[in-house]
Amino acid sequence: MRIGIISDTHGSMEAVEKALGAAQGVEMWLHAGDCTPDAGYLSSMTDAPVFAVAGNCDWPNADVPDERMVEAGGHRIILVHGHLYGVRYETDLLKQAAASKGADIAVYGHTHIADITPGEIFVLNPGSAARPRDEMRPSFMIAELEPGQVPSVELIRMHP
Ligand SMILES: [Mn+2]
Repeated sequence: MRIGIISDTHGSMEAVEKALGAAQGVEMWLHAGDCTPDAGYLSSMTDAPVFAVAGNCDWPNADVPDERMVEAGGHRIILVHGHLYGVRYETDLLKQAAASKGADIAVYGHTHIADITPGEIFVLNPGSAARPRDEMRPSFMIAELEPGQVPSVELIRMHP
């Protein structure tokens, strides 16, 4: 299963549109927060299901949870923004939460810095599709998920 992972679009409809334009054959989208209306916009632009969580800039937001579990391609994914797990410093708390909830993949955002870290919990951050902090070009990810296989992840950099 081919899933698109995007985060920290911060109100940029253009960022959402660019990612959609660069994502071929994506069957499901995950939006890791900041801001949830952008995930709504994404949802309105694609037939694929979109799962979103709230970020720190979304607070308070009763419509979208802080955290959710998503089953996709034989994998179990914990999706969070990450600010509640201290991801600016390390992803240990997030990995512990993933393990305790039976997830093998953890997706977060918040740092605006892309992260692909394989391991017992495969940790992914697509960076920011609007305000990157790791390089000039904004980013998102496409992950191919198949049962019993290590995820194959592509970080896609877009033109600023
Ligand atoms: Mn944030």
